[in-house]
Amino acid sequence: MTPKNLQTWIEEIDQLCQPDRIEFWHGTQKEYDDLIEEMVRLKKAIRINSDKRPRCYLFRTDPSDVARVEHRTFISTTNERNAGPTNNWVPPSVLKPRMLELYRNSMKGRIMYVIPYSMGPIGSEFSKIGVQLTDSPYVVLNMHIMTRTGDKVLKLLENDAAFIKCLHSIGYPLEDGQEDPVWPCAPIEQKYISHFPEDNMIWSYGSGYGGNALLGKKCFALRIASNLARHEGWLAEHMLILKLTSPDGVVKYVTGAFPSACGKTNLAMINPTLPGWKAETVGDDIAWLRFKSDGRLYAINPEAGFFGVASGTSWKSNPNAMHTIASDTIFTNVALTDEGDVWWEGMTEEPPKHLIDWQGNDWYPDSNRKAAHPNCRFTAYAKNCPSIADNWEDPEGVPISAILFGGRRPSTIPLIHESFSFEHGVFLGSIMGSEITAATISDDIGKVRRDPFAMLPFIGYHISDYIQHWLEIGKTSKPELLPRIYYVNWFLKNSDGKYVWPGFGENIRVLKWIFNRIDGVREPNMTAIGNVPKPEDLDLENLEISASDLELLLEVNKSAWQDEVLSIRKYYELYGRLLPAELERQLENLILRLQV
Ligand code: OXD
Ligand code: MN
Repeated sequence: MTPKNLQTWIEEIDQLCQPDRIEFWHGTQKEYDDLIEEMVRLKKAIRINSDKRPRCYLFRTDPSDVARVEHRTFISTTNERNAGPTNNWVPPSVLKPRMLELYRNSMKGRIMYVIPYSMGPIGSEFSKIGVQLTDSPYVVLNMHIMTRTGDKVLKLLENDAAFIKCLHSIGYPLEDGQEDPVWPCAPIEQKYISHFPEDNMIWSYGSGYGGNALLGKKCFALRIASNLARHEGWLAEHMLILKLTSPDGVVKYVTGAFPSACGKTNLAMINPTLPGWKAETVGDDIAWLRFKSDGRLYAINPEAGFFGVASGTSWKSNPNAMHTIASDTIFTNVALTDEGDVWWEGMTEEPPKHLIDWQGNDWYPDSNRKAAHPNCRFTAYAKNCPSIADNWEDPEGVPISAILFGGRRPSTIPLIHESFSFEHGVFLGSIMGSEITAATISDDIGKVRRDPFAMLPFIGYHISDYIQHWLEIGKTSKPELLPRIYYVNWFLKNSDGKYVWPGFGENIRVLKWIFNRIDGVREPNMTAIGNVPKPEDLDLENLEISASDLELLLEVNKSAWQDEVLSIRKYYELYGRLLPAELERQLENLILRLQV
């Protein structure tokens, strides 16, 4: 039985969007298999050679629909103040009528699917329910992997329980007899990814891709959830969750927030190089965190799958991801080999002699363009990851001992430093970011793009309120029970322009130091910016690293930090009068410490 509140909403959207028919998604494997086969029959998906990769499929999108569209993403609150300076804002009174016009008849000629889904393990007190209405079969298939869907979720909505209303249309109605393109979507100026936190509602129009369309992910689990978390006293964060076991069997959990292109998925699936250490994956992208009655902060991964960037993923960089995508995976915008398998830049050292590129054209190594789109993706079940922790779906969550922040900084930030306090840790979260490189077309090469908490595009409200919320949350438990906060930087370069830290599986050496710090086993070097390891406390056994590189890794260069302070000051202007006083205090203290 469909709950009444859901039924009423479905009828309203049916009237508005005029789909040919409505189908409920029950969440079975058979539905998934039938729908994906239908996509193959309609030539909207390509079956990957099943001798190479069983039950895997390739989708190719329209070249205009390949990534999240941040400039078309809106936080629609009555007052502009509540969206803050980091979000695009249009008031609901303007945005709703504009979008209703677009939605009118937008599903003509299509099926509207009703997908009840849970973010978080079904029945966990952490979990939240959404229902997505969509006219995109690709979205249905991806939501089936990325979230827990179907009847078991619908059951939780009995008695008209509340849910997040997620409306999605690709914005490409079909007239009778009109041919359907392989990847229908609306032009960019008609794409809208809109969030209405006052109504707990998401309206997405015009795009079928990733975070624009799989509404459980960034839209719900970060932007809307960050609003819920603020009011309900928890945290919705863009963080991986990692389970670490030391050689003597002690288990600790850490979360980590990193801007894109900093190896977050690689760290979530790390293969430690130090003997006896074990690392297991709990989550690769999003963590929902809340304090429990024992005063500790617990995390769940609200997702059930990985929507990972395929580019750069290889047996060398991330063998666990390669195993995960060996079967039962949807690939988007990757290249196709002559054997009918997938390929992307970075998967092998040498590219194949011939490929079909992500747009369906012949490609040769001298073609002078990428064979796969740089943002090509795999959608795979978390349960298929060999490093997944056996308790990754624990409805109680896992207790977090440390939070890592990071960024891509060729200079200034040492390999690892520990905050002096939770508040100092929040300051570190606020200033994290990556240096702008030649990979981005920009006049700002060499400057730092700040991405606080790796949440810049995902905080669903005013950034000052978000920082203040972090500070308040820290006051709800005893300081000794709070997770320790660390800032890591795997990307330091020496004067030859070479990376000095090997990264990947070797990052366990840094995690080991953190492990020991939490247990109070090692005294650090106290510096102006935070606690840094003494060189002898970093386990460098069997690692070739020169004395000068080691010095660079652990160095706090005061003059570079004087410049950093100026850059932070400039960045804080964004907050205007609403800069949280604690951030100002932390910056002042840093300035004073640098003078000593
Ligand atoms: C993602 C992102 O897709 O952060 O996870 O963009
Ligand atoms: Mn992400």
